[in-house]
Amino acid sequence: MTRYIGLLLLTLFSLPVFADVKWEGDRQRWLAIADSLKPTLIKDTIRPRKVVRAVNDKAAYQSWRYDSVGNPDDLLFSKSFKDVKEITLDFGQHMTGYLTFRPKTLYRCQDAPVRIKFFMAEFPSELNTPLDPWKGSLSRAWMQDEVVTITAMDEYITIPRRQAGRYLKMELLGSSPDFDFGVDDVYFTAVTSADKDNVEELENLSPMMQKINDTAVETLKECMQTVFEDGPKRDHRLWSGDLYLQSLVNRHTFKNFDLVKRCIYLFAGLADDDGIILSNIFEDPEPHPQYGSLCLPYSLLWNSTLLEYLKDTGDMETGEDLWKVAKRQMEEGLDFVDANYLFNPTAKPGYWFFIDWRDGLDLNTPMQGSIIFALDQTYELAKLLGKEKEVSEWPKIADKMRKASLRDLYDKKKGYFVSGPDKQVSLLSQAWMIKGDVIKGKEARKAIENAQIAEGVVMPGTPYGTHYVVESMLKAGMDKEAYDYIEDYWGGMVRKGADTFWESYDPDNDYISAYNFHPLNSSCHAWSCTPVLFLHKK
Ligand code: RAM
Repeated sequence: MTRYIGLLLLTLFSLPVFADVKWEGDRQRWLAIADSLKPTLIKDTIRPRKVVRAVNDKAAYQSWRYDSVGNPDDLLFSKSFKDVKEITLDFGQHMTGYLTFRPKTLYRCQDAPVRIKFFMAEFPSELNTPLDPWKGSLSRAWMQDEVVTITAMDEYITIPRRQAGRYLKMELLGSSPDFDFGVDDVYFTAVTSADKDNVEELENLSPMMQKINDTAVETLKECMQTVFEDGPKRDHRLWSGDLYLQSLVNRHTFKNFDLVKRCIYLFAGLADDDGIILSNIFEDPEPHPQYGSLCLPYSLLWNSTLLEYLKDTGDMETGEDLWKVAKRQMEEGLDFVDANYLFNPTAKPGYWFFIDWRDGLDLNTPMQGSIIFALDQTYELAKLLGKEKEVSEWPKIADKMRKASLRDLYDKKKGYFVSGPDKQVSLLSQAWMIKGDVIKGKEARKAIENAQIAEGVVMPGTPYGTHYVVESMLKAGMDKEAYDYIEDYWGGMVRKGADTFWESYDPDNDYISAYNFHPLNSSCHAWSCTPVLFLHKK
């Protein structure tokens, strides 16, 4: 009988709710609020510090490192560029912004165009791995090699494309025999909406943890532009899952809550016709979503971002304004819960489920946790706004999902959760079950420990997934292990030369890439900035 009522309730909650989306009239107002919060960017001029030479070194990250060979004044600015021909400059730090240079006539006058290739890169192998024939699964045009044809000398030229990186390779592609020229200045105008003055220093950290914290803060700073971008080299856009983690770190660092509000409103104003928050948004020429990109865990995390924003700011007006959007996301999420209170990935067409980029990761159990967590969080949001009567069934559904998880996804003998038809063991299954409070305390600890030593355990392949694993370890009371993991994982990137934290990282495979070609990886990726959060909680 109880089961029958459960099924009935679930069916009611699963009814298509398209007709309920009544906020068409709000869209323009929401986008106007977002627009009014667009920040003015802070600018900084940075000049190259060194001239460097690439060294192929098997011990270096992705087999390439740079050695200093001198300074730009001696080796570039005072020379004929026809003699220099090719040079690599190191700016000494990761930068996001615009490159400017000045070609200068040295002998006679320009009688033909000059052509120079400017190739900006975040990490050494990006400049030293042949790009063509192109193997990447995303566009070749993400690579930052720009050919400039110069028709007028002795004036500053700025490359219009916004770029991100630390190293710049300049290569002469064409010049005239009848005149000579040099490049007597190169600088970068770095931009960010992050105000470093708001960042409070952490005390009593070990030198490595301090370095990890600083690198993470730098990573977030670089990604804070007119929205919270995922990565300033690639993809230059606002993703909901990334925003959730960025907003949590922003709380402890730059405290730019207006930027969080702007991003929350952009997502709401650009939800699809059924009211679903799309996974990502572009700003230019006008804000628009990636149409049709329905990523359930990311729509649900938008609710968490809203909840955390309300906790940070007490801005209940925004909460009131957007409650119906949050409710709609949760209703959609419940459509993916079957009669047995388990996640069903095929419940609706057109969706993808992102938990981590690790190849072969089974998503069933992590997604079960993601929906339970969203139920808890959205209910908390409802309570904060005095709306809990509207959704009084949600805590019951969450509990039924917890019971179903223990019944069908938990291997009692082994003491860990498994996922999918092949009963895959992954750390991310444990992490999301713990995030959804399916198990707690000692049992949670055991699940992580047992999974860690299970044969063939699937590890996360990105700092995004690793974030949730560390968070679950802390929740399970494994403080020492969690901080050791941070030191080992994020510290591993520092030891391999990171100025900012990377999109993908596997301590055992420097060439890991979600796009079939490691130079395409973003090496300043916002979702990797979360050690700050854990270090603040310490
Ligand atoms: C990539 C980006 C982004 C992430 C999505 C799922 O394209 O790295 O950060 O959120 O994947």
